[in-house]
Parts: sequence; structure tokens; C-alpha cells
Amino acid sequence: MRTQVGIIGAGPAGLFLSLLLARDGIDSVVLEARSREYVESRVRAGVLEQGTVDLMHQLGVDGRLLRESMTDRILDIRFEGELIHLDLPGLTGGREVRIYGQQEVVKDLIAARLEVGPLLFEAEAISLDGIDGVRPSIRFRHKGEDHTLDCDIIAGCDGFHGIARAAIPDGALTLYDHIFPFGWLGILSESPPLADMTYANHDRGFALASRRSPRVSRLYVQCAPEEDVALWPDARIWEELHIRLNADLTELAEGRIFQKGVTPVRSFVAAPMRYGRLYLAGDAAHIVPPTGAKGLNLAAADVRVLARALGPFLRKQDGTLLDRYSETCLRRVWKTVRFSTYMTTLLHRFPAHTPFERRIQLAELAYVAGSRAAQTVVAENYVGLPMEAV
Ligand code: RFL
Ligand code: PHB
Repeated sequence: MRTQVGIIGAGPAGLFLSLLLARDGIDSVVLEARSREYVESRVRAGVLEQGTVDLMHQLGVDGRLLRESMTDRILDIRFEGELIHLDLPGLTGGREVRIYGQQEVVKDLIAARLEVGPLLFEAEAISLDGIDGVRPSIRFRHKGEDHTLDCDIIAGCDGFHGIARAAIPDGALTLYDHIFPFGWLGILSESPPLADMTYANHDRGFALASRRSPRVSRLYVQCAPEEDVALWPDARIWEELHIRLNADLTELAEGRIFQKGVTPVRSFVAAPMRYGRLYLAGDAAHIVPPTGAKGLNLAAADVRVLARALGPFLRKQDGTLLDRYSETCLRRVWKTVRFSTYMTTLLHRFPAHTPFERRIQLAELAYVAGSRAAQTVVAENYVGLPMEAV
């Protein structure tokens, strides 16, 4: 098998990239280790920046998004009985975000991809060869057989645990890793959500009330880093949510919990996001803590830069933009790591905090509550920084 761009992974990064390339007349093959059903039902992110919504629009895959997503104009932060009420459009010149589950984005992208080019499910990339030469290839296993995909370029869009980053020789990458001393326990519940997206800083730990539809809530509580979900029966989750969000039953109704999972909270950056003919995008290159709601959006921003750079390279052997891919992406990545780290530090309970550090955290919240300048900083990052010039 042969293609111009071999894409490993059918998450948001790989799917967006394959559609952008197809629109540009560039061939690609997408290899996805898991089944279509698994990928389409994996519950993760939910907040789409305007730039990501625009990308869906440019690709002509925003029909269902426009019908089913919900607009978020308000971001609330609750702490010590107080409320920070951020009017996102008012603080950012009219910008807002949309709530649309990542698995819905992925479903829409898969349907569009299957119309324009190959996407193989249950096709696991096993090894990469020749990435430092001009004819790299991917060995993969599909339906019990091994195959080789010869490419001009390989895009490693295979997430944090994929093989692409691991194929880069030791010493060629600098890894920046920061693990926070807690995790998030996330649930989906059949219950009406709070009126606004609500983050809470509480002595007992962080909590977040988001939503997926007018009848489905997406809720999170801070927990231990590798928490055993069995320690969190439904009643305990609801009790913590009510206390931490300071929301009684009339405000936060309880409902049937139909999904539960624990996510680690970490920042991770691999630089540069390239080695030879292998380019990393999305979670394969970086992880941001979920508190900024940025991971999916960052994956979309990376592949926009990559797709724009691959065109001139593959058509005219002009590698000027491609050579700047990593540097261009990392500018946005580091600003996003900064914001996500700020939100994480502002909102969580740190087990090792001294009383002094806790007072500083509460003073920061009180400052944001009283300063339009501080609120603007949060809001302009939350709705998404402008795209980097390529
Ligand atoms: P993905 O989505 O992990 O996709 C990688 C794909 O590669 C496949 N794969 C392989 N395929 C072939 N061969 C191999 N050897 C392979 N190894 C792996 C995998 O099966 C998978 O399908 O990475 P991508 O595309 O970079 O997308 C990144 C996003 O998924 C991630 O950043 C976000 O989900 C993070 N995130 C959030 N991001 C936001 O923008 N807004 C949010 O509100 C938000 N909330 C969240 C989140 C992540 C969470 N979890 C569970 C990690 C909330 C949570 C709880
Ligand atoms: C979500 O809706 O899943 C969500 C919202 C905000 C975040 C993270 C996740 O910061």
C-alpha cells in the first residue's frame, strides 16, 4: 500500500487532518487501532472553541453540530459562597464556546472521512521504518495480517499512549512533564444540567458542572490521581457534588449515572513535534490538564497548521512552512499549557498546600471576582486565543 500521508489514529487530530488534506487533493490513509464503535462512544471532551467550530464549518461537517450543540456564553466560578460570573461575549468582543461531545465530533468526522478516503478500523500501527529518510513506512496489523503502508509523510495522531512519539530516538525530543497530585472522576447523568458551566473551588476539592444536552449533565469531582471508581458509589458522588458546588437538590437534580471514569490531570509537552518525516499532532505531542477544556481544540489547531504546510511540500517540494510546523504549534501549545495550568492551580485543592498557599489561592479568586482585567484574561483564553499566523 502507498499513500502521500499515513495518518496513525482516528481521534480528532487524525480525522481533521485527513479531511483537510482531502479537501486539498492530498491522499492519505487513516489507521485506527480500535473499532469504529469504540472510537465513536469514547466519552471525553465537550467544549469547542470558535476556531474548532469554524473548522467544522469549513469542512462542511457542522450540520448536526449547529442543530444539536449548545452555546455557552457564561462561565461561573464558585468559591467560599461567592460567585465569579464571566460574561464571555461581553469580555471578548462577542466570542463564545459551544458544548458538543467529542464523540459526536468524532462521529461526524468519521462519516465525512469514509466518503472521501480510506479509514481502516482495527488496524493497529506496530512499527515505523525509515522516518529519518525520504520513504518512511508504517507496519500495521489488520484482520490478523501484517501490512506495510509506504508514505511520503507520517502523521502521528495516535494520542498520548500511541507508538509514534515512542518511535523517535531517545535524546531527539525534550519531554516536559508535570503530573498534578489529583485526578478527575467524571460522570454522565440523566439529569438537567445547571444553568451555566460552573467550576467550583471547595475545601473538599474541585468540582465542575457541565452538560451534554438539556437532559444530560456532565459532572466532575476532584479525586485521587489513580482513584478506584469502586470507591465512588453514586450516592457519594452526588453528595460531594452538592457540597462542592454549593447546589442543593432544587438546583442540581440527581439522575441515573450511566458513565463513570477517572482521568489523570497532567501537563506534558514533547518538543520538537517532529522527527525526520514523522510529524506529531494532538495528544501524541502534548497533554493539557482538562481544567481549561483545551485538548481537543489544541489537536484541531495543530492539524490546521500541518495541513497548510503539507500542501506546498507535497506539491512543490517547498518545505518552508513544514520546517516551521513544530515552532508554530508550540507557541500556541505553551500558551495553552499556561492557561490550563493556571486554571488547575486556581481551582483545585492541593494536598500539600500550606495555609499560606491556600490563602493566596483564595485571594487570587477574590481578585478575579473583582477585576474586569483579570476576568478578561480568563475569558479570552477560555474562548480560544487567535490562531497563530503560519
Ligand atoms: P485521541 O483522541 O486520543 O486519538 C488517538 C487515536 O489513536 C488511536 N491509536 C492508534 N491507532 C492505530 N495504531 C496505534 N498504534 C494507535 N495507538 C493509538 C487511538 O485508539 C485513538 O483513537 O487523540 P487526539 O486525536 O490527539 O485528540 C485529543 C483529544 O482526544 C483530547 O485532547 C481531549 O479529549 C482532551 N479533553 C478535552 N479537550 C477539550 O478540548 N475540551 C474538553 O472539554 C476536554 N475535556 C478531555 C476532557 C479529556 C478527557 N479525558 C478522558 C482524557 C475531559 C476528559 C475527561
Ligand atoms: C466537559 O464538558 O466535559 C468539560 C467541560 C469543561 C472542562 C472540561 C470538560 O474544563
